[in-house]
Amino acid sequence: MDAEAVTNAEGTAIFNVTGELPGSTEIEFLVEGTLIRQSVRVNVALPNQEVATKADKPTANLTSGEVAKGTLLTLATTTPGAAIYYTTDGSCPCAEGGPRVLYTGPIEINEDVIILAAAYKEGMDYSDTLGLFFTVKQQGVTLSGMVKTYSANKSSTTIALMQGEMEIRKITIEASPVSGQTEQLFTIQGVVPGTYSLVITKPGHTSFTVQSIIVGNENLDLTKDSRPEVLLMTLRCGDLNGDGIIDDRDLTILWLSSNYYKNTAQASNPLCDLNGDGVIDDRDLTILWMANNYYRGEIIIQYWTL
Ligand SMILES: [Ca+2]
Ligand SMILES: [Ca+2]
Repeated sequence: MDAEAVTNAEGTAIFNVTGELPGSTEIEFLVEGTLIRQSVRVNVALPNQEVATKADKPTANLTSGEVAKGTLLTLATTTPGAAIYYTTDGSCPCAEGGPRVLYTGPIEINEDVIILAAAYKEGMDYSDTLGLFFTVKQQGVTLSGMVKTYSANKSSTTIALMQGEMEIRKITIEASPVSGQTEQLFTIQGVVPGTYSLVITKPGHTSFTVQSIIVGNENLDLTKDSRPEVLLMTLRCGDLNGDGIIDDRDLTILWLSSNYYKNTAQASNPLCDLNGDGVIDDRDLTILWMANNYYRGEIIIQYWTL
């Protein structure tokens, strides 16, 4: 389609073109006898039809909520030829050069995620942003148990869930605010079926290991076990040098004049405050000297015994 106009005294040329069909097109201008050439994009709309100035907001096959791990998210836009960009860090999918990703196919959801998606077509603005929030359904079961330790300079307890040499999970229990020996419940969620070891460690204590724990499809609560050493996993206390045995070498450390009868702020080794009351004295010595601690060491028990 061609149209011509002659510039008036002010240098303005006015012309009319008639669009036959709705859609987007380019109009090219040229000034005869010069090299001046320019083009502009125009949108042609039917009467009563609004001109689309931005791409249509993307649609998805899923709504926000809980999904199984590995669920596929499919995005689409009804704007022909538009690209979809998305982000997983909460940033705008409209930010060029940002962490956005061009959507090329279904997105696999394997962890809790926020997805922001927008469609874009050259010559149009970015669409409204589609926001989706997914949480992945927890797989596996809960393993719980009870540990008994001394406050030992307010140290925390570490519980590692192992498969052979491989650490599957590690949780920490903060020291009880009260001094002395306390019982603390722990839970490890999302444990998939298998055979595990539980390794419990705490500064000032020797380690406690439960081997061959068989986890199936039901939650396993070790506090319901019939064996006292399993239902309450009690760590031995007094291993000040951390060599795995409580003996005269630990006693020597506790008895050092730089430790004994000092408060923890002054002591050269504040861990000597085994009961966690802030002072190193005969109460800590009594713990180290207990028959169940002195000249004893790490505890390893078999959960599953044939
Ligand atoms: Ca020791
Ligand atoms: Ca103490």
